[in-house]
Amino acid sequence: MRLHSILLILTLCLASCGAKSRNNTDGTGMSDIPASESSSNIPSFDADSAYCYLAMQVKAGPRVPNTEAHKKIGNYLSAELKRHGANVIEQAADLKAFDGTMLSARNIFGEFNPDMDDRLLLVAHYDCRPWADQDPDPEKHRQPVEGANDGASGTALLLEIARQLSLQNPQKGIDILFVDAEDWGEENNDDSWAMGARYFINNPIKPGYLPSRVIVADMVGGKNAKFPIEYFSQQNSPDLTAKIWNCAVSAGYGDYFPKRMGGAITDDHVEFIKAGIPAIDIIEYHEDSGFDPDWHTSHDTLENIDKATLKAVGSTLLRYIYE
Ligand code: AHN
Ligand code: ZN
Repeated sequence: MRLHSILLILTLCLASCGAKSRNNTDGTGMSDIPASESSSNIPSFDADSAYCYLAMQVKAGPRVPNTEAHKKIGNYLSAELKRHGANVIEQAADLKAFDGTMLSARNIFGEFNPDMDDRLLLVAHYDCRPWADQDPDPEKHRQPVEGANDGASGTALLLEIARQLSLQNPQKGIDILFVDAEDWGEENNDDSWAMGARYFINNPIKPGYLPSRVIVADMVGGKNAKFPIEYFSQQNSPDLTAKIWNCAVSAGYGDYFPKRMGGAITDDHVEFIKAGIPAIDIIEYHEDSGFDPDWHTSHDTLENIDKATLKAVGSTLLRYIYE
């Protein structure tokens, strides 16, 4: 083999994330895994794998609806969920944004243990905001964000959870939704955000689909992140909120999840709450400054990601799933 082809193969290997996964080809979502493997052992969240999933999204370019990077990453998410044994259903929709732009949107849904009635739905948006309009430099306001934290982090975290589900079946009904068109919104217009989630609620992915509870992960990879309790989560879903914040403590990450009130945030979870489904948002928030300081700026980049934050949130969710 010539040197350049060896190098190419090496590069391709390095470029692929989450290398190990239990293959499942029957489309039933892990039903081939013996029950004895479903112990009470809680798997360890692999933050390096999650970081790899995060970096590959960022390297594709901003995943703004109607762009090649958006389409390419959508295809990747779908393929990766399938590789981890999920039964995948895609939902394409043309959605009209507040500014009149038609967004060619796609929600990507994967179910694990689809025969089980009780469904926990994990949600992250994978689209990027087309404008860095919070940047201190007005010149940057018309360029898209890279979305390392805002978009890629929650998506990467759920991909790593999907990989863990393939390695050890929790024997629970779990769905993962990569939701589109969250971030093409405008200030003081609540209905302009979370368009993909609203479409998902109004157009059941399968007849009668109704999750019993929903957890949204948004901006879960920032440096110095804190996740105080989001207001709508606490008001509408106090039991689920208490469980998750307690799981953070028992997983050893109570410092990241202070048990005090954070902001009241219009995000994907609110669409589920409006439909009467208990839903919470795990989202970075600071009492003094609000969101992550890099939020909707040109600084939402890989350099401002901290694997330790991914580890804290991922371990908390794995504890909730496997406990
Ligand atoms: C509002 O700014 C009203 N909601 C923010 C939700 C969001 C945007 N999450 C990520 N990007
Ligand atoms: Zn955003």
